[in-house]
Amino acid sequence: MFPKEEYDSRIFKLRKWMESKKVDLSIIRSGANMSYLSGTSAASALVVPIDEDPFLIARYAFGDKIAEEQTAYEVVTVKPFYGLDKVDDKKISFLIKDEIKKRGMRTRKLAFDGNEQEEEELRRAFRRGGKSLPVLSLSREILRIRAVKSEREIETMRKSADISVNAFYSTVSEIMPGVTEKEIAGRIELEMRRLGGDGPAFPTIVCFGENSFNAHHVPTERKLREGDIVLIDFGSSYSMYASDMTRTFVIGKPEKKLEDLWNAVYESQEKAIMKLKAGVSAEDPDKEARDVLNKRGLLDIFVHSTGHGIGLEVHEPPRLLVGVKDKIERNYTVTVEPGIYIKGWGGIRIEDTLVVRSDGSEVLTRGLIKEMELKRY
Ligand SMILES: [Mn+2]
Repeated sequence: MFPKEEYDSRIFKLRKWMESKKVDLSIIRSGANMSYLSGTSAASALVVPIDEDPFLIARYAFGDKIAEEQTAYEVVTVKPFYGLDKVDDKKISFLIKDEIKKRGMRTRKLAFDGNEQEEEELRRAFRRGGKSLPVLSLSREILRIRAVKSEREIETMRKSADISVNAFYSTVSEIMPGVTEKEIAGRIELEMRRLGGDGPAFPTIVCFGENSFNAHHVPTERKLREGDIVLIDFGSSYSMYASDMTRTFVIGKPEKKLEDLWNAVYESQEKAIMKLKAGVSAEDPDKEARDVLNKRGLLDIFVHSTGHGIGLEVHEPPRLLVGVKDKIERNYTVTVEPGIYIKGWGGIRIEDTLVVRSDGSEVLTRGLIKEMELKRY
């Protein structure tokens, strides 16, 4: 959790958009966006009026206490009435409306962030004499604001990456012939928590040998053998912020084929990272990565984008992919992760999380060894 001024500055950015759209009131229900604007995702909704203090609505015993601990804003606790012969379990949208009405706030035009069902419910709650209110969608706008990270956020993401890197080093001595994918995945996740993280930001991917072909492999009982490729894609969550990194190496001496392919992916990542700086388009690093692989005849086995935004969620806009014209701005945090995949043989992916600066980028997943052969540390 950050000091209140951090959230106030985020709310300020939201309000500038509200002003430009003549929106009286924003209602945020999706977890990551609520958390971004208020510090907590434990409430049911965050209400941001254009000219009054924001407040949260949380359910009694289902998040109200957690929300109070996590946010600097007011938390209104609501409680369905549980009587002997009747339970009055009002939908949250109606409770939001009641609270807004009680405060006498203007609601000529609303903005909303949440899922379709929640939006439908909200429209019903605010219907007046058969007429529904104009409701603008807020989700894209908040994601746009979220893309540019503050220095506090970057520091938190650096810590998240450090925890992951250290979890890797605490596990590396276990990566020995005979160990299973599940054992290594479990150990890394345990270490993340032991080192102060909240746990993995996404289920840890550990692949041995030909399993590395599957970009979203789920760890199995497959035992590690001499000569196997090992691909580990992992990242912890720390203070709600994710990190994401992948390393691929071999146990024993790499064969010539692996050496050539590994070097190609390595160079592809290097070139893409060199392209990354404020002002470029989201497709530029991707084009660079593709160009390297194309020159080696490997373009058709690079079957995903070069990277993605990351922050409160593992996958945030923008995608680094040819055709995506979004401008990359200073303090965007993104992954760069080219990979190639050969069915029946395996895959190689190398990934880091970086922060974009005016003149280049800075690696957040610092200190994580990037070598073809596993050495023990
Ligand atoms: Mn990734």
